Amino acid sequence: MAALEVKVPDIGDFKDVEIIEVLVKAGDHVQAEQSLVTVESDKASMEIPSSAEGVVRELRVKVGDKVNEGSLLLLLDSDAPATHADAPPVASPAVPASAPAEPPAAPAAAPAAAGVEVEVVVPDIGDFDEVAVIEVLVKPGDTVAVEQSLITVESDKASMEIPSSTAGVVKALKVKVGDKVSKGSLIATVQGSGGGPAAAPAPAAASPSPSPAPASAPAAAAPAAGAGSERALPTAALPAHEPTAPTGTLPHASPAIRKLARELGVPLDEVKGSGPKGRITQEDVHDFVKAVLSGAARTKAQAGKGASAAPGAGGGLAGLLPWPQVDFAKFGAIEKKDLSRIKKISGPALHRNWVTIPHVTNHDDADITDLEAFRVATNKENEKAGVKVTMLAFLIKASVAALQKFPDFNASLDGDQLVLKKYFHIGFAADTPNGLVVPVIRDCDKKGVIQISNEMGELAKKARDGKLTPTDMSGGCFSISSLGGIGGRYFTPIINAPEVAILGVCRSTIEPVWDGKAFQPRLILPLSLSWDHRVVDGAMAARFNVFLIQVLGDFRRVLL
Ligand code: CAO
Repeated sequence: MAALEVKVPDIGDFKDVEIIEVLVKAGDHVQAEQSLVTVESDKASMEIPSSAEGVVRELRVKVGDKVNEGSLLLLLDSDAPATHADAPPVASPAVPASAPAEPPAAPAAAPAAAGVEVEVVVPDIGDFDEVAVIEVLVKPGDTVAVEQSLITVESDKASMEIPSSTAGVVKALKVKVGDKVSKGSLIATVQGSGGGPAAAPAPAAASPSPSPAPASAPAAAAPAAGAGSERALPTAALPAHEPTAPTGTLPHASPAIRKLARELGVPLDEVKGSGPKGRITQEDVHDFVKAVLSGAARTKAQAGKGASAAPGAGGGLAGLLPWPQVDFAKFGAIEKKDLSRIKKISGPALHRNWVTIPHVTNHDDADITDLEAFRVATNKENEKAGVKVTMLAFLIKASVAALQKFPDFNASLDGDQLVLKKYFHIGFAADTPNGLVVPVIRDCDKKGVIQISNEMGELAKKARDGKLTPTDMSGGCFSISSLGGIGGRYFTPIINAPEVAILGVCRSTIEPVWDGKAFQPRLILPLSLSWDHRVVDGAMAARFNVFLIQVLGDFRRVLL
C-alpha cells in the first residue's frame, strides 16, 4: 500500500511555526480530521488535522521542529487514492475549519491622542468567525500598549490572542468570557495615553469616536481599532513593538491544555509552565490541581479572600485558614529538600483520604502469646528451607477471616451503593527509603501463611528497590500497616481509599494479664483499626476487632 504524505495544509499566514505537541505516534490509527500536531506562534496555537484516515507509518516531525504550509508531517498507510498523497493539503478536507490568519499582527496603529477614546475591535482574523472569548486579559483602568493582547479567542482547533490596536488606558470592556466575536466586534474602549514614542498629534485617520463613546457605538464607527485596511496611520507613529507577554500573565498553552484547564476550573495564568519557553503542559495543569487539593498551593482567588474570610479561604479546602507563610530563615539556618517522587504522589492521596473519609480508630489489644510460640516453632521447623514468617503474615490471614465474617469491611463505596468484593487482596504498607508504598498480595484467602510470607518478602524487596509496578499496588480490599518491627503502641492509620478500613499494628510486649487468680505474663499486640463511618458503625467495628482478637488468640478459628 502506498504511503500517503500528510502535509501541513493552508494555515493562513502562520510561517515557521513551532510544533509544540505531537499527538500521534507510529502505529496509531487516525481518522480524517483528527489532530496530529499542535503548532504555536507567540500569539496563537492551532491543531493540524489529518487529511485522511489510516495508520501512521512514520512520523516526519518532532516537537520543536518549525513547519510551514506544505511541510511533511507523516506518512500514512491509507486506503485513500494515491493521488491524495500529492494533493495540496489546502485542497484536503483537513484544512482546519478555522485556519486563522496569522494571529492579528500589530495593527498599524499608534497611541491615541491623550484623552481621546478609541474603540478597539476584532481585526481581520482569517476564517475565524463567531469564535468564543475564552480569556479577557485586561480590565478597566489597565494601561495597554499597542500589540498587547486584550482577549483570547478559541475555536475547537485553535486559539489566538487579539491585541490592542492602540496604546492607552482601558476605559470599558465590551466583551466577557463566553461571548462570541467575529471580525469587527467591539472589544474595548481605550483612552489614548498620548505618550510613548509617538508624541505626534493624534492621527486624523484614527477617527476616534466621540468622547465619551456611547456604549452602543457600532463597530464600524471605530476604524482606529479595526483591520489594518481601515486605518491609515503613519508608520512613524508606531510605538515600540512589545511582542512578549506584556502583562506577564498571558498563559502560554495549546488549545487542548486551555480546554483542559477550563474543564478543571484551573486559572491557567497561575500555572507555571515547564515546557519550552515556559509553555504550560498537561502535567503542569495536573500538578497544579494536585497542589491546590493537597493544600500545598492556593489559587489567587483563595488567597485573595484572606485569613479572616475563613470559608473557602484556605489550603484548598472550604472553611480552613490559609497555610501559614513563615520565613523560617529568620529564626535560624535552614535547608530545602525536594519531596521524593513517591511522597509527591502519595501525599495528595493521603490528604484526600484523611479529609474526605470520616475516620474513626478503635484501639485494642490481642493476646498473641500462643500464636508467637507457634510462629517461632514454625520458623524453627522450616529454618533449613530458609523460611521466615513474621507476625504480619499471620495478621493478613487473620484479617481475611474477619473480612469474611464482616463483608462490609471488604467493600468500597460507589455513590449510594456498596461494592462488596468476593476476593481478598490485602495491601501492606512498606517503608522504603523514598517513602511509603502499599503493595498488594492477591487471593490471601487461598494462600497459606508461608506463601503469604514469601510473597510479602518479594514485594517488600521490590518496593525497597523501587521496582513495584502499578499492578503490584492495585486491587487491594483492605490494608495493614505494621510498625511492629520498629516500635510504638497505637496510631491512627489513614484508610487507603477506596477501601473502607485499615489495620494498624505496633510492637508486641510482655504484659501482666489478670487471669482471675494471678497476673500472667502474656504477649500483647496493640491493634488500631481505622474505619470509614459512612460504611461501618462503631458496633460493627468493635465486633470486627473482637473477632480478630479471638482469631489471633486461637488461630484454629481461621478454619471455622
Ligand atoms: N511485634 C514485635 N516484633 C515484631 C512485630 C510485632 N508486631 N512485627 C514484626 N516484628 C519483628 C519481626 O519478627 C522481626 O524480628 P527479627 O528481626 O528478630 O526476626 C523484626 O520485627 C523486623 O520485622 P520486619 O519489619 O522486617 O517484617 P514485617 O513482616 O513485620 O514487616 C514490612 C515487613 C515490609 C511491612 C516492614 O518492613 C515495613 O516496611 N514496615 C513499616 C510499615 C510502615 O511504614 N507503616 C506506616 C504506614 S503510615 O505511615
